[in-house]
Amino acid sequence: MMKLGFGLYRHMLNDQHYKFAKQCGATHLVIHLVDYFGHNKDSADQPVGGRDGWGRAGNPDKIWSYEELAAIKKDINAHGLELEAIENFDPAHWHDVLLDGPKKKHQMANLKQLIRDVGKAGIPVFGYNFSLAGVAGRSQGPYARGEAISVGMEGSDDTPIPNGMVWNMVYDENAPEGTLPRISHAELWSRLQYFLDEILPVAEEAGVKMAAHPDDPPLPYIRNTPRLVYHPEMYQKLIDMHPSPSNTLEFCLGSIAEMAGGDVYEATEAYSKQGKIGYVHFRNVVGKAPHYRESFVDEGDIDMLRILKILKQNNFDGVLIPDHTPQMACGAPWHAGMAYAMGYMKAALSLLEGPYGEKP
Ligand SMILES: [Mn+2]
Repeated sequence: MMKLGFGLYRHMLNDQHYKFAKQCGATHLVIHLVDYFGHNKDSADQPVGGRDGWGRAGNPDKIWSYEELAAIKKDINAHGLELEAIENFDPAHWHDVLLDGPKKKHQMANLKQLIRDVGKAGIPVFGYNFSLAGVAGRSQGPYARGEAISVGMEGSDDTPIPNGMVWNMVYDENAPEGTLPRISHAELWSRLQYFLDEILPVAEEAGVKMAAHPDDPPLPYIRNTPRLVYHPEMYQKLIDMHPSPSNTLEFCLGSIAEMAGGDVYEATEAYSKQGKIGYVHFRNVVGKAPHYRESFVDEGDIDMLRILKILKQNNFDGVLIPDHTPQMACGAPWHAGMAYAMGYMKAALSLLEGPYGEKP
């Protein structure tokens, strides 16, 4: 049985949002511990960010501890919810793994300790996005149905990334002038190979699945940096370069549908059949990168029920979360958008898994 999950940003890890998720029908949570919002607690929607990025990365010397993880999990469990996954490393903790910099080995050792602690705390999945530019180059506007505010892309951005910034966050405010040098796709894949070879044996032993997000937005280059998974077949390359039960995917339907090549249904079939989907970002989109718009779950290019049917046929029993939704015109734009997506997902799952669903 697939499970209905809900994603919460760091500043939402509180009683009110746990109740909200539960009220939306969620049984599982995916949480972010990176503070994308630069401590601006008014921001509720997904971070968009300009050329200066989302804000400052966290404290490089303060890796999330076992005690911190266990306390969050306990709080979530007390609300009758399961903690399924943590989504994303803080750039402060792995910038030199991404950049092949001098602190790479030290940071890799810290990431391994973090994954051991995630396993010890009983959190089964850790999502990550191996990317230099991260989620960059997008715009925001009244893109969705009824002029709901959403994010999209209106052409690519090739502005080079300043030194001291990676993954759309600033990790060193005192970095020397200049920009990141342009590297090849092969160089980026070899950095990923190092990361997978180091982290996956540790993750296996800890009982944690690492789950890779595809590029958002999926283009060969953004901000003068190569991208990794901007075509669905590149996910296969990632899986094959280090075979392991812990090598899985943070399967973002929106990002996959935005890819200029490939087919979102074929990709869903291929990776769910292999049992390689860690969890699903269940969102919809209109168009393809570099010209697309994030939409309500029921108005985009993807036939979401067809996706659910494929997942069910291949016995996917993991978690689906809405990822992002457009903001609705009311006093609580983010919450309304999320509640709308959750209602749709809950009904779709009931239909598929209940007496009205077709037997596979
Ligand atoms: Mn996503």
